[in-house]
Amino acid sequence: MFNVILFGAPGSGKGTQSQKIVEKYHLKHLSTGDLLRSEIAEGTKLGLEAKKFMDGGLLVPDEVVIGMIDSAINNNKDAKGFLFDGFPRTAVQAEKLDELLQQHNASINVVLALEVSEEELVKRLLERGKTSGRSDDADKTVIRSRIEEYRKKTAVVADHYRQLDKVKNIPGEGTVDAIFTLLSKEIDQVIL
Ligand code: B4P
Repeated sequence: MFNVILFGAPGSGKGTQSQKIVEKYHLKHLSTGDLLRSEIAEGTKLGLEAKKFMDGGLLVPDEVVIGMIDSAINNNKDAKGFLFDGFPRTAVQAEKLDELLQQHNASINVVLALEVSEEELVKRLLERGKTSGRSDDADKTVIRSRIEEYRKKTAVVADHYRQLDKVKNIPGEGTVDAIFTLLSKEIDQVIL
Protein backbone atom coordinates (compact mmCIF):
# COMPACT_ATOMS: atom_id res chain seq x y z
CA MET A 1 0.00 0.00 0.00
CA PHE A 2 1.24 3.49 -0.88
CA ASN A 3 -0.10 6.23 1.38
CA VAL A 4 0.20 9.98 0.97
CA ILE A 5 -0.89 12.85 3.21
CA LEU A 6 -1.59 16.14 1.47
CA PHE A 7 -1.01 18.71 4.17
CA GLY A 8 -1.61 22.44 4.35
CA ALA A 9 -3.70 25.30 5.69
CA PRO A 10 -7.34 25.79 4.64
CA GLY A 11 -7.30 27.02 1.06
CA SER A 12 -3.76 25.80 0.37
CA GLY A 13 -4.96 23.68 -2.54
CA LYS A 14 -5.40 20.26 -0.93
CA GLY A 15 -8.78 19.49 -2.45
CA THR A 16 -7.74 20.87 -5.85
CA GLN A 17 -4.49 18.89 -6.06
CA SER A 18 -6.03 15.73 -4.56
CA GLN A 19 -8.27 15.29 -7.59
CA LYS A 20 -5.25 15.28 -9.88
CA ILE A 21 -3.11 13.03 -7.67
CA VAL A 22 -5.73 10.29 -7.25
CA GLU A 23 -6.37 10.28 -10.97
CA LYS A 24 -2.68 9.92 -11.86
CA TYR A 25 -1.64 7.45 -9.14
CA HIS A 26 -4.93 5.53 -8.71
CA LEU A 27 -5.13 6.13 -4.98
CA LYS A 28 -8.33 6.18 -2.95
CA HIS A 29 -9.12 9.80 -2.01
CA LEU A 30 -10.13 10.26 1.63
CA SER A 31 -11.11 13.84 2.44
CA THR A 32 -12.55 14.31 5.93
CA GLY A 33 -14.00 17.66 4.79
CA ASP A 34 -15.90 15.94 1.94
CA LEU A 35 -17.02 13.08 4.20
CA LEU A 36 -18.33 15.60 6.77
CA ARG A 37 -20.09 17.68 4.12
CA SER A 38 -21.84 14.59 2.75
CA GLU A 39 -23.02 13.72 6.31
CA ILE A 40 -24.39 17.29 6.55
CA ALA A 41 -26.10 17.00 3.15
CA GLU A 42 -27.75 13.74 4.25
CA GLY A 43 -28.87 15.35 7.51
CA THR A 44 -27.37 12.61 9.72
CA LYS A 45 -26.89 13.08 13.47
CA LEU A 46 -23.11 13.14 12.94
CA GLY A 47 -23.52 15.78 10.21
CA LEU A 48 -25.73 18.02 12.35
CA GLU A 49 -23.21 17.84 15.19
CA ALA A 50 -20.24 18.50 12.88
CA LYS A 51 -21.96 21.48 11.22
CA LYS A 52 -21.90 23.46 14.49
CA PHE A 53 -18.10 23.26 14.57
CA MET A 54 -17.55 23.77 10.85
CA ASP A 55 -19.76 26.86 10.67
CA GLY A 56 -17.65 28.46 13.40
CA GLY A 57 -14.38 27.58 11.66
CA LEU A 58 -13.48 25.09 14.40
CA LEU A 59 -12.18 21.56 14.07
CA VAL A 60 -14.70 18.76 14.53
CA PRO A 61 -13.88 16.56 17.59
CA ASP A 62 -11.14 13.96 16.99
CA GLU A 63 -13.29 10.90 17.79
CA VAL A 64 -15.78 11.84 15.05
CA VAL A 65 -13.25 12.14 12.22
CA ILE A 66 -11.12 9.20 13.43
CA GLY A 67 -14.25 6.99 13.36
CA MET A 68 -14.99 8.09 9.79
CA ILE A 69 -11.45 7.36 8.60
CA ASP A 70 -11.37 3.99 10.38
CA SER A 71 -14.54 2.91 8.52
CA ALA A 72 -13.29 4.29 5.20
CA ILE A 73 -10.01 2.34 5.44
CA ASN A 74 -11.84 -0.83 6.38
CA ASN A 75 -14.32 -0.39 3.54
CA ASN A 76 -11.48 -0.03 1.00
CA LYS A 77 -9.12 -2.84 2.01
CA ASP A 78 -8.30 -3.59 -1.62
CA ALA A 79 -7.14 -0.04 -2.38
CA LYS A 80 -3.67 0.36 -3.87
CA GLY A 81 -3.18 3.16 -1.35
CA PHE A 82 -4.83 6.21 0.14
CA LEU A 83 -4.50 9.94 -0.34
CA PHE A 84 -5.42 11.57 2.97
CA ASP A 85 -6.69 15.11 2.33
CA GLY A 86 -7.39 17.28 5.39
CA PHE A 87 -6.57 14.43 7.77
CA PRO A 88 -4.80 14.19 10.19
CA ARG A 89 -5.42 17.69 11.55
CA THR A 90 -4.32 17.20 15.19
CA ALA A 91 -1.51 15.31 16.94
CA VAL A 92 -4.07 12.78 18.27
CA GLN A 93 -5.40 12.15 14.75
CA ALA A 94 -1.83 11.61 13.46
CA GLU A 95 -1.02 9.04 16.16
CA LYS A 96 -4.30 7.25 15.56
CA LEU A 97 -3.77 7.18 11.78
CA ASP A 98 -0.36 5.53 12.26
CA GLU A 99 -2.04 2.88 14.46
CA LEU A 100 -4.87 2.26 11.99
CA LEU A 101 -2.43 1.81 9.11
CA GLN A 102 -0.23 -0.50 11.19
CA GLN A 103 -3.23 -2.80 11.59
CA HIS A 104 -3.08 -3.20 7.79
CA ASN A 105 0.74 -3.59 7.78
CA ALA A 106 1.01 -0.17 6.17
CA SER A 107 2.31 3.29 6.99
CA ILE A 108 2.48 6.82 5.59
CA ASN A 109 5.05 6.97 2.78
CA VAL A 110 5.19 10.73 2.28
CA VAL A 111 3.65 13.95 3.60
CA LEU A 112 3.39 16.71 0.99
CA ALA A 113 3.07 20.07 2.73
CA LEU A 114 1.70 22.93 0.61
CA GLU A 115 3.05 26.33 1.66
CA VAL A 116 0.84 29.37 0.96
CA SER A 117 0.83 32.84 2.54
CA GLU A 118 -2.08 33.81 4.80
CA GLU A 119 -3.05 36.68 2.49
CA GLU A 120 -3.38 34.28 -0.46
CA LEU A 121 -5.34 31.73 1.66
CA VAL A 122 -7.95 34.34 2.64
CA LYS A 123 -8.20 35.60 -0.94
CA ARG A 124 -8.79 32.08 -2.36
CA LEU A 125 -11.36 31.08 0.24
CA LEU A 126 -13.37 34.31 -0.11
CA GLU A 127 -13.30 33.81 -3.89
CA ARG A 128 -14.54 30.21 -3.55
CA GLY A 129 -17.19 31.43 -1.08
CA LYS A 130 -18.86 33.44 -3.86
CA THR A 131 -19.92 30.24 -5.65
CA SER A 132 -19.33 27.21 -3.39
CA GLY A 133 -22.33 27.68 -1.14
CA ARG A 134 -20.02 26.77 1.74
CA SER A 135 -20.95 28.85 4.79
CA ASP A 136 -17.40 28.49 6.17
CA ASP A 137 -15.97 30.24 3.08
CA ALA A 138 -18.36 33.20 3.06
CA ASP A 139 -17.24 35.07 6.17
CA LYS A 140 -13.78 36.55 6.72
CA THR A 141 -13.99 36.04 10.52
CA VAL A 142 -14.73 32.32 10.08
CA ILE A 143 -11.86 32.01 7.57
CA ARG A 144 -9.48 33.64 10.07
CA SER A 145 -10.71 31.19 12.77
CA ARG A 146 -9.96 28.25 10.47
CA ILE A 147 -6.44 29.54 9.85
CA GLU A 148 -5.98 30.10 13.59
CA GLU A 149 -7.14 26.51 14.32
CA TYR A 150 -4.61 25.34 11.74
CA ARG A 151 -1.77 27.23 13.45
CA LYS A 152 -2.78 26.13 16.95
CA LYS A 153 -3.67 22.47 16.36
CA THR A 154 -2.69 21.30 12.87
CA ALA A 155 0.80 22.71 12.26
CA VAL A 156 2.17 20.22 14.87
CA VAL A 157 1.10 17.32 12.64
CA ALA A 158 3.95 18.21 10.27
CA ASP A 159 6.40 18.02 13.21
CA HIS A 160 5.18 14.49 13.97
CA TYR A 161 6.05 13.34 10.45
CA ARG A 162 9.19 15.51 10.22
CA GLN A 163 10.65 13.42 13.05
CA LEU A 164 10.09 10.40 10.80
CA ASP A 165 11.73 12.28 7.89
CA LYS A 166 8.60 12.03 5.75
CA VAL A 167 7.75 15.68 5.06
CA LYS A 168 8.36 17.41 1.72
CA ASN A 169 7.60 21.13 1.57
CA ILE A 170 6.05 22.31 -1.68
CA PRO A 171 5.52 25.97 -2.69
CA GLY A 172 1.73 26.18 -3.07
CA GLU A 173 1.50 29.46 -5.01
CA GLY A 174 1.53 29.44 -8.80
CA THR A 175 -0.63 27.68 -11.35
CA VAL A 176 -2.46 24.48 -10.37
CA ASP A 177 -0.53 22.56 -13.04
CA ALA A 178 2.89 23.88 -11.97
CA ILE A 179 2.19 22.87 -8.35
CA PHE A 180 0.96 19.46 -9.50
CA THR A 181 4.25 18.92 -11.36
CA LEU A 182 6.18 19.59 -8.13
CA LEU A 183 3.93 17.22 -6.16
CA SER A 184 4.26 14.49 -8.80
CA LYS A 185 8.06 14.72 -8.72
CA GLU A 186 8.07 14.08 -4.98
CA ILE A 187 5.63 11.17 -5.27
CA ASP A 188 7.66 9.63 -8.10
CA GLN A 189 10.78 9.68 -5.93
CA VAL A 190 9.07 7.74 -3.17
CA ILE A 191 6.96 5.41 -5.29
CA LEU A 192 9.84 4.19 -7.51
P1 B4P B 1 -11.72 20.93 4.27
O1 B4P B 1 -12.81 20.39 3.46
O2 B4P B 1 -10.52 20.07 4.46
O3 B4P B 1 -11.44 22.29 3.57
P2 B4P B 1 -10.29 23.31 3.36
O4 B4P B 1 -9.08 22.99 4.16
O5 B4P B 1 -10.91 24.61 3.58
O6 B4P B 1 -10.03 23.29 1.83
P3 B4P B 1 -8.99 22.78 0.84
O7 B4P B 1 -7.61 23.04 1.32
O8 B4P B 1 -9.30 21.39 0.43
O9 B4P B 1 -9.38 23.72 -0.38
P4 B4P B 1 -8.49 24.09 -1.60
O10 B4P B 1 -7.29 24.74 -1.02
O11 B4P B 1 -8.30 22.98 -2.53
O12 B4P B 1 -12.22 21.33 5.76
C1 B4P B 1 -13.40 22.07 6.02
C2 B4P B 1 -13.76 21.99 7.51
O13 B4P B 1 -14.10 20.62 7.87
C3 B4P B 1 -12.67 22.36 8.52
O14 B4P B 1 -12.60 23.75 8.75
C4 B4P B 1 -13.13 21.56 9.78
O15 B4P B 1 -14.16 22.24 10.48
C5 B4P B 1 -13.69 20.28 9.21
N1 B4P B 1 -12.69 19.19 9.15
C6 B4P B 1 -12.24 18.60 8.01
N2 B4P B 1 -11.32 17.64 8.31
C7 B4P B 1 -11.20 17.64 9.67
C8 B4P B 1 -10.40 16.88 10.59
N3 B4P B 1 -9.53 15.96 10.16
N4 B4P B 1 -10.52 17.15 11.92
C9 B4P B 1 -11.38 18.07 12.37
N5 B4P B 1 -12.17 18.82 11.56
C10 B4P B 1 -12.09 18.62 10.21
O16 B4P B 1 -9.30 25.18 -2.36
C11 B4P B 1 -9.44 26.52 -1.93
C12 B4P B 1 -9.66 27.43 -3.11
O17 B4P B 1 -8.40 27.76 -3.66
C13 B4P B 1 -10.48 26.83 -4.25
O18 B4P B 1 -11.41 27.77 -4.68
C14 B4P B 1 -9.46 26.55 -5.33
O19 B4P B 1 -9.99 26.67 -6.63
C15 B4P B 1 -8.42 27.60 -5.07
N6 B4P B 1 -7.09 27.20 -5.49
C16 B4P B 1 -6.51 25.99 -5.31
N7 B4P B 1 -5.27 25.98 -5.83
C17 B4P B 1 -5.05 27.23 -6.33
C18 B4P B 1 -3.94 27.86 -7.00
N8 B4P B 1 -2.81 27.20 -7.26
N9 B4P B 1 -4.07 29.15 -7.36
C19 B4P B 1 -5.21 29.83 -7.12
N10 B4P B 1 -6.30 29.30 -6.51
C20 B4P B 1 -6.21 28.01 -6.12
